[in-house]
Amino acid sequence: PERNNGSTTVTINVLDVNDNTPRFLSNNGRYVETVPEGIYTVASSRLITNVNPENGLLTYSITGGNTDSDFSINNAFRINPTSGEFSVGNVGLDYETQKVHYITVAAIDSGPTPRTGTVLVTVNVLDINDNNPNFNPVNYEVSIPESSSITPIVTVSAKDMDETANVVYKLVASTDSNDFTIDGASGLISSKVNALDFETKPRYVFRVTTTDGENKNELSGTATVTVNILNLRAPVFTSRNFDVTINETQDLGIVFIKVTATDDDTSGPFNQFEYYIVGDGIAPNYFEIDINTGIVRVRSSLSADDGEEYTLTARVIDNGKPPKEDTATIDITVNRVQPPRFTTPPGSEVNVREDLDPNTGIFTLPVTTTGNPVSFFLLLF
Ligand SMILES: [Ca+2]
Ligand SMILES: [Ca+2]
Ligand SMILES: [Ca+2]
Ligand SMILES: [Ca+2]
Repeated sequence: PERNNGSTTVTINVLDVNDNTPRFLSNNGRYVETVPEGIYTVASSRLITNVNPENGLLTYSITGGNTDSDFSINNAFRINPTSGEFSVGNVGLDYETQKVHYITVAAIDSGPTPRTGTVLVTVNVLDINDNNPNFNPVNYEVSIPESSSITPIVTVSAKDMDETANVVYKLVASTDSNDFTIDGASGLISSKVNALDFETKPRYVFRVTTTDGENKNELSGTATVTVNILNLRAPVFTSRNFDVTINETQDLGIVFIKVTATDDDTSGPFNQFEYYIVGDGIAPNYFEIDINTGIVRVRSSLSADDGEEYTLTARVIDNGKPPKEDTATIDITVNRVQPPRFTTPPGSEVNVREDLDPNTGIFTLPVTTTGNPVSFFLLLF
């Protein structure tokens, strides 16, 4: 058989197929980082390294998770596209806003058909003491009666957003705060024994602070407490209604009724009060009340009017700030003067014995009057 020898050259062009996806150098496909809150520089960043640079340069990018849960912190992290250096962004982290971030980092190779590898970076944020123990509210104002015993006044409250906070309340030392104590844990402020005496001091203003119990970088907040010792009780008339009857001829300036009130406050000026007449109609034209005693008098002759009933509204007001008060009515009935009238019928006859001694009474003539003195005269015909 004829042998034919020949040769051919077969050139096999091996196309470089990009069949290796960049893989991150991590234990099980993820990174876990722990970073304190606040702003950190690149020096505190971590480098994410790829293990398979086969297809040339890699380009890194963040593809997920780079906003916080309510989008108040966008781009919390950044990555250097060429070095893969992963770091906290300019905004920094805030433990109180978001405690854990889940970031997806991608690496894209430079193959003809680029392949992308991804990795999940879990960033746990560490709490630091960056919040003051702030009072809410920052002003407390209470009004209390005076008291000689220990009296709870008000509970102040501060909030510290830090997880490590241990809020402790303290009074800022001053003349005013010296009459009070505070429970460091609860914020309850109480008066000391014999502290709340209006005559000594009707109003206290003092400050309260908190500390957050941190050894380093201790932060504090301040509130103001105002304590007013106040008028608690109104004066009260001893009756809702006072009734009195007087004669038209009642002399001016003579006492005909005295109204009274009491005030159960334990000290002046809150238990001191004054009387006034504030109504009704024309009645105050004829009557007046003594501001201190409640004595009522006629101030203008009742003969100028023909009223038979007058109603006054009396008012009692204490010296508190603000004052408290009460009212009562005084009903005054006026007896108008009537001519005296004999009740014995005219033309009545009387039999008289002839032997009566001189100056012996014979009969009595009854007369109705309005209470005024009556004089009798014999008219001889
Ligand atoms: Ca914070
Ligand atoms: Ca914090
Ligand atoms: Ca704090
Ligand atoms: Ca009072």
